[in-house]
Amino acid sequence: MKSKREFLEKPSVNTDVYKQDWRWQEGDLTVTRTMQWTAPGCHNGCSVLHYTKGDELVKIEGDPLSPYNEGRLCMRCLAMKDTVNHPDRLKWPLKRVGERGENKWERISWDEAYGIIEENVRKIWAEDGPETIVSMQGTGRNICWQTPYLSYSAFGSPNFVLGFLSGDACYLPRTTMGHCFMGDFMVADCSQHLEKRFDDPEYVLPEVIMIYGNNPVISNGDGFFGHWIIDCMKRGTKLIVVDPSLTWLASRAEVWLKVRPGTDAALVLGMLNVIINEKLYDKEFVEKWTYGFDELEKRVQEYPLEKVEKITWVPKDKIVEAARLFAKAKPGAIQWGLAVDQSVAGIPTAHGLLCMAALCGDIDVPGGCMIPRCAYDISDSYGCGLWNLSEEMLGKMLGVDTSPLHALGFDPTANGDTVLQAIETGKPYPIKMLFIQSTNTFANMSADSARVYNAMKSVPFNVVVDPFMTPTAVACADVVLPAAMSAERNSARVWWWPLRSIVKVSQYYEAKSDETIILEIGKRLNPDLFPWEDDIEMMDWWLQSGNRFHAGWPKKTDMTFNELKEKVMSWPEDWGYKKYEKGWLRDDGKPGFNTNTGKAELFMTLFDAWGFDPLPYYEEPPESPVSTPELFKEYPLILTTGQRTWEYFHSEQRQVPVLRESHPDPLVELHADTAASLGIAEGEWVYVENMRGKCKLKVKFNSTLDPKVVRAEHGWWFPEREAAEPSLFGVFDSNINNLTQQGVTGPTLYGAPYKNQICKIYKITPENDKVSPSEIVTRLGGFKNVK
Ligand SMILES: Nc1nc2c(c(=O)[nH]1)N[C@H]1C(S)=C(S)[C@@H](COP(=O)(O)OP(=O)(O)OC[C@H]3O[C@@H](n4cnc5c(=O)[nH]c(N)nc54)[C@H](O)[C@@H]3O)O[C@H]1N2
Ligand SMILES: Nc1nc2c(c(=O)[nH]1)N[C@H]1C(S)=C(S)[C@@H](COP(=O)(O)OP(=O)(O)OC[C@H]3O[C@@H](n4cnc5c(=O)[nH]c(N)nc54)[C@H](O)[C@@H]3O)O[C@H]1N2
Ligand SMILES: [Mo]
Repeated sequence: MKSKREFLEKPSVNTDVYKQDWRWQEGDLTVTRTMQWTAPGCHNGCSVLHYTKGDELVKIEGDPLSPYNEGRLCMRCLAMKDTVNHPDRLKWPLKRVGERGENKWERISWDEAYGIIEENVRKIWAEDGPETIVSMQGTGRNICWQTPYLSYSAFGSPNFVLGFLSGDACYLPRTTMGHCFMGDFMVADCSQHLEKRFDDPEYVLPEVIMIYGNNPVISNGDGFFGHWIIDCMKRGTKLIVVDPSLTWLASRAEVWLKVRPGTDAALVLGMLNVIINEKLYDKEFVEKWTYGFDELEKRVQEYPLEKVEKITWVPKDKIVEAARLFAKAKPGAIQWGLAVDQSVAGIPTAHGLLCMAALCGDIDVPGGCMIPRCAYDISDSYGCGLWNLSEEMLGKMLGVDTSPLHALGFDPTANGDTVLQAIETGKPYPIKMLFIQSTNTFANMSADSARVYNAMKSVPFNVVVDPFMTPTAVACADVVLPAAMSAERNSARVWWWPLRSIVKVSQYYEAKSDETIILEIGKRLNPDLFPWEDDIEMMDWWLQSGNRFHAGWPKKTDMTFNELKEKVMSWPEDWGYKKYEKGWLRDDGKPGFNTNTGKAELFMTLFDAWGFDPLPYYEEPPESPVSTPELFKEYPLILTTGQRTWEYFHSEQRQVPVLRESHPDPLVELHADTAASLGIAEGEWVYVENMRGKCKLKVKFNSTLDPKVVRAEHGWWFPEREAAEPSLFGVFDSNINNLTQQGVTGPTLYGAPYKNQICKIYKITPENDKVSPSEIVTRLGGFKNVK
């Protein structure tokens, strides 16, 4: 494949049409080359061409000259002009005038809105202390450092959380584990960090990629563009896929391991058992660069394959086949996803996979498990501004006394489960204010949605910042601020490399960017820490600041926002593999990994010191045929939830007609035999229920699932239904998180069982459908009163 540079030298893309400038004119349309990243939500950030007329976005195309996505876009991005110009968007700030839940609002000015926020914050500071203010955000929106900076530097509170995501069970188990294991993270190397991509002479194609609990073609999760896998497959890479369902990638894999949901830690230990006992590991790497091999060797003996087969339902010869294929591949890469995090054993599953990468000598070799860092080390991520808090205030961060990992982790945050308890019990201190910026919490993010709904409603003062009116805002906001969407903000994107610009090309009524909102609130509350004139000056500061939590590679940049805007994207000059040999990873500049021992720690010394198991281990899901056999008689199906869909990013986009037409209803997938045994037809609406609650979903057959396993979508609410309670946009009617558990996590507080619950499924009849689940939750005291 030609690199983009060569394309430009001998253009096979029509550069008369696709110019190389960052901006040009085509008739009455202005074309801007930039990047699309939130709002609406996305984990990725693809290069786009924005076509605007005046300040209205009229068309979007993938940028064919960008090595990142090479012109490809997902359907949500292609529909962007409909989302950005949607008439239901919030147009100006609103103040609640009725009771919470009544959906009665008054239009106010920005100045008035900031005034209300300032008044409440100052009162809370005086009466209760800054720590009683909690800021929350959703996943991977373009706000990762912004809300934390606001929390630590304007509110003065250490309590920044991912909106009640139980067990912080998205990404953080993997990143935190990577941090403890080797001081860094790992990502499958599909050449994405190289400007010349596959043409770079240093690059080697992965022989095998193991896709673990991840469906990147749909999800493009964690800054990883899923089609990079397909680009590798086209060049000859083989796949191993671990998934209870036959995904598109699994259907093209050499080996598909159809695992019982929630048992991945055992499966990984089974593969490690084969790799160690058959001596398939890279002896030189293990000796030179890892710590604790003997202890790990001993531990894997506790996981003989017969036992692992019984736990995971994966035949043992398949486990052997996968382990051998991966260990013998030179290089092998692991592309891991959310299912790793979403069990109580999320931490040891991530640990086991890191051990596998290290044992096989795949860490940071070309085409292996690359060690990435954010472009020019720009991101302090969730830690941005922590340095502005006193030691005393830091010590008040909720969750750190149980789990020191929360303060230290790759992404330090307070723990949502602990914040929830504080709201419910007032201990260790009450919570007085929620600043909710980019999460539609109980519609989607939290488990046990009814519990979280009640808790959030009970907090005295709440602010929501969102482009749309959401169930969360209607139920509990006192002030709602309209957020600008991606095409309306000046910002930049780092989730690894390259660094990319986000350029404002349009304006929707009075909406303001998250950066501007934060700056303007910050100026009122703590002007010394918000000295910037405008969002662009603030961006300059951020771009040039580098990461305060580690020294060394990669180097900072002195680029300004306006320079980046014209450059569009920027690659590292000092990129290289085997960084542990070069002294790039450790803060002291010596070779090795950034850990106590300087090695990749199969036996983790930090965990040992903190009293957590320092080796990978298996823990059964808290509710399962094995741990709760009696309950399983009543709820005889294993429920995994939240597999991503093409049309939606979590609870977003349900109001965009072209996407909703493609996916009108919330689905539960089950084996045709299971449906037949329950007398249920495809396309029929059913109740899915367990001990905590129930919801209504539409049946779709998926006979690649085990007959005892079902998969249900998450994030459903209905913008077309009545906003006021008891309906609340029907948010509890089809909410799979009526059934999930909040606050049941691994010992480190990381990892929660979103993807391994139990349930039963039954037909909807006039008798069992008299009251809607939304009414049960909002009016009748919840499912404990009415089933
Ligand atoms: N059962 C089950 N539940 C799950 C999951 C699962 O697999 N199963 N997945 C979980 C995971 S991994 C995650 S990360 C969470 C995600 O949960 P969240 O991140 O909370 O996702 P949403 O509910 O879509 O809320 C995002 C809200 O922010 C708004 N928004 C989008 N972009 C921006 C922006 O740039 N600025 C501002 N101010 N607002 C913005 C959107 O309009 C939307 O209302 O859900 C979790 N919930
Ligand atoms: N379109 C779209 N893209 C998204 C999102 C979105 O909502 N919509 N959300 C974003 C977010 S926040 C995240 S975290 C990522 C997540 O994206 P992914 O990491 O791809 O996660 P999922 O799609 O939840 O699940 C991936 C696969 O795990 C399988 N699975 C289910 N249970 C188990 C299990 O117990 N073990 C194993 N091994 N596999 C299991 C599912 O069948 C599914 O095919 O996607 C991001 N991208
Ligand atoms: Mo996530």
